[in-house]
Amino acid sequence: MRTDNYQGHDYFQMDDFLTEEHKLIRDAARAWVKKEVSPIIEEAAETQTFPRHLLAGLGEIGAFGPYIPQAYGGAGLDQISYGLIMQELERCDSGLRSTASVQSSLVMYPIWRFGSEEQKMKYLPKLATGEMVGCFGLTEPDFGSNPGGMITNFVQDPDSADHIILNGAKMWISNAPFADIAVVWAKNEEGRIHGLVVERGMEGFSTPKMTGKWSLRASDTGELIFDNVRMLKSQILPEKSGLGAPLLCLDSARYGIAWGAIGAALDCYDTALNYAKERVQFGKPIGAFQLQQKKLAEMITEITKAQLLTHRLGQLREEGRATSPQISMAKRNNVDMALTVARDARQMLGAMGIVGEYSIMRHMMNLESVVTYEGTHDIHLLITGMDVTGLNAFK
Ligand code: TGC
Ligand code: FAD
Repeated sequence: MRTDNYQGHDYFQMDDFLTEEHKLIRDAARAWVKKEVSPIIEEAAETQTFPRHLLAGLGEIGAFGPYIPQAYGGAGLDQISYGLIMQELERCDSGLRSTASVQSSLVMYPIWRFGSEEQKMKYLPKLATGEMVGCFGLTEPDFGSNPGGMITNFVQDPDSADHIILNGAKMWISNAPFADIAVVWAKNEEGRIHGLVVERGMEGFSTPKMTGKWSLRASDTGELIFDNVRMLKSQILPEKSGLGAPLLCLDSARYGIAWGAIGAALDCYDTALNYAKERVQFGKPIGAFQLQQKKLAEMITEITKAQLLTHRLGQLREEGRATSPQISMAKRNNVDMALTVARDARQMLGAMGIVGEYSIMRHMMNLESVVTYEGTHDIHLLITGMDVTGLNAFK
């Protein structure tokens, strides 16, 4: 394990846009990551296990529900703070950021936005500290990019006016194997999509772990299986229904991913830059060769462009003016950028680029999930295409 000496890169003085509070939040997240996660992340990836003892620490640095009001246990921070925390987490590992963004944007956000007061008070404070963990079930075996076709459904319990019965299955669900609750999207008898909070322990509900991933190995992924799960109607999120409800959650999570991907790219760039200054071939550091300088110059150029795009998106989101297509553009651009940076950085390390002693190969493999989940690279392109032409390629 190499010492984590990461210091950040700010080529266009983006820190000038940050408040002192922003910098404190970012630096606290960075320091926590260096102390608690960097020393163990490689082993977590090798053993395909999310280190659950990190949950309390994630809660302490405000990574769970950063923008959820303090009245519900959140940190009450702004959207830039949320982004900075996601950036620092993914600088270490996309799986670490996944755990935090699922908990914040896909579990706490829908309970906060669409839940009853009772649901908010029951779940949000415990989710904020990490005492309780959640997951988000939208994707099904036959419905990934097209979640509107989902089969999972609930019907009125014929034996009780207060109960419903849930059936179906969700797949590829981050945090599922150890989550205490799942925010699940299912159709009612009229085919309308609703969010439901399913609790571990409900009879007929199971969460088998999915193994064999070569990507996002430090994040636990599983299925959600509902076999006649009988639950109170009061577990339905009452304030919004329709596909637009989960898509609003995805807007928030995709925004966090746009920041997170910059973190992964910065870590790869940082590693390659340091290596290029130290590694000597043909009598001089490889960083002195024009071909290697081209790679580094292009990396920092693309990272800087993504930083500018994303900071502006954060401002718009804070003002409630960011559109879903703007979020799609940032998610798509930044993850693609990070993948390109990771691939170039890996080559710059030669054979050393493939070993776990350096983080690059792990980032590269992780980003293959990030480019697929929360809307694939192609889906986000089609969202932009639809926005600029007014023509819908999905229908
Ligand atoms: P469409 O007919 O266009 O829309 C249905 C309704 O939704 C509204 N809407 C939105 N609302 C809020 N935010 C958005 N971004 C929205 N986009 C659309 C829309 O206005 C409409 O409302 P209404 O009232 O008219 O009914 O829907 P469609 O079926 O054509 O699909 C559109 C499409 C393809 C863009 C969408 O379904 C999509 O984004 N697909 C990608 C699926 C996806 O991203 N899945 C992610 C699963 S979760 C996950 O990956 C977590 S990874 C977690 C981690 O580890 O970090
Ligand atoms: P498909 O939808 O089958 O797509 C296959 C290919 O076809 C893609 O390249 C896609 O871009 C392309 N394609 C599809 N439709 C079109 C079209 N109209 N035009 C052109 N090309 C098209 N989901 C959750 O609900 N919760 C989670 O917590 C979660 N976590 C995940 C964690 C990991 C590690 C991974 C890998 C996935 C996770 N997902 C989760 C699922 C993820 O959101 C889906 O994998 C993603 O939405 C794509 O769905 P799919 O894999 O079924 O691909």
